[in-house]
Amino acid sequence: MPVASRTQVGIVGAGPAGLLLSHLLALAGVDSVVVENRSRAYCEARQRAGLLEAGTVELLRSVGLGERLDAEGLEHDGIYLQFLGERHHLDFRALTGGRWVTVYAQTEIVKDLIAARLAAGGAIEFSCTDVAVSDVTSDQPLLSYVDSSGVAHEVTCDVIAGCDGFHGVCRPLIPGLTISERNYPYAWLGILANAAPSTDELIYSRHADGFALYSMRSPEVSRLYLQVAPDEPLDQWPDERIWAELQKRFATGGAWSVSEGEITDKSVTAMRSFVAAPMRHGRLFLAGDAAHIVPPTGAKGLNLALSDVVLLANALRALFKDGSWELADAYSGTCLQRVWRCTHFSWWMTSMLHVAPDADAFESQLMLSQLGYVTSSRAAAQSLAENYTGYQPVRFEL
Ligand code: RFL
Ligand code: PHB
Repeated sequence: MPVASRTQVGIVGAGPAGLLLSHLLALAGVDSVVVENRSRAYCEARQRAGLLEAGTVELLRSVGLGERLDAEGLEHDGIYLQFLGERHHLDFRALTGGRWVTVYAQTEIVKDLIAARLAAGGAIEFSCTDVAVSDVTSDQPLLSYVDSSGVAHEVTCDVIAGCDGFHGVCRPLIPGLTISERNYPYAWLGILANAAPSTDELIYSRHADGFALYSMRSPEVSRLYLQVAPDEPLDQWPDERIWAELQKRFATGGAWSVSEGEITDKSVTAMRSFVAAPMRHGRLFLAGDAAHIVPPTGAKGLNLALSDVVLLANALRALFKDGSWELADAYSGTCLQRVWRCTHFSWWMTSMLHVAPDADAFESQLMLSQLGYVTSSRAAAQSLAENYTGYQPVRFEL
């Protein structure tokens, strides 16, 4: 017989979305259980996002998660856009009246969230198998799983939050989903290197041979990406080839170069836009990558996932504290407006900066013209800056 228990919110997935939701619900006095199929060590080490919008930083600070973020996060006032071998600076603070972005890795946010939940006595079950959700159109949906020691559990919930990422089990439970999708004809080869970044801010570079991004994790660690073919075999990319390609795609003709060092992580990520609607069915609510994916060029995925979670936490608080379904009923529509804004921005940045394998000279000239426009028109730069630093940030109602 499975061990039976109950909670208010059953959360599937201990990524940034599921963990933050559990944290915000606890602040609102709402119980939850988080069920994750990977180990804690795996969740804390998965290399992904690095860039937080100003609103995300303000949110994390406002809910007691700012200590290490403020000590170790790197605040950036802008970015560089490079094309035709010339580097141009966009000053976000000046363009947006004070907005910025902060480099603080998703791995660190996940570590901070897990530590905060465990310190507060929160329930997170790692390394589960057979995770399943049922009865989402009843008043008491069920979350079932087998824990890391092989014991089966059935948790009766009031609501289930599907925060289980793109390959999770929750999205397929929504009947009649409308899927909007675009697969891009390129991927990113990402590396992490023990090398002090030779740039103070991120560089997005369009080069005739493809896009490259110079990011970082700390004053000692660089994070760099190269546009490659979607099915690119990693074994074709020995370290020397990666560095040579990076040097070429970031070269400006001067003495400046990318500083090199030991490569500690190497992976290839597909580029995809994906939006599933609606994000709710009965008492099942999707949040984050479970419902939508953006290509990483706009640095939006994590920020978008956390915005969903704030809206969901506000809605569930109203439901459990005041018995009001109003915000819960509006949840999917409210999220999808932001999702589509970010989907457009991410698609636009991606198309402008990458060289599509089938692009002709006409298309390349259009993209170069667009880059020329955003680096010479204040209005165009302002639009990019407003989207990049976070358009209409959401607030958690404490
Ligand atoms: P996650 O992080 O995928 O977490 C989902 C969790 O659910 C678990 N899970 C299950 N658990 C139980 N049962 C099941 N059946 C389960 N199936 C899955 C998974 O193990 C996992 O722990 O989704 P979440 O929480 O929605 O967070 C989304 C973000 O991870 C994602 O959007 C960002 O990483 C995207 N992204 C970036 N976003 C930014 O905002 N800024 C960036 O600079 C940025 N850079 C990036 C990125 C993503 C990248 N990759 C690798 C896709 C750079 C890259 C290269
Ligand atoms: C990262 O640091 O991993 C990063 C930064 C900006 C992006 C994508 C990824 O647009």
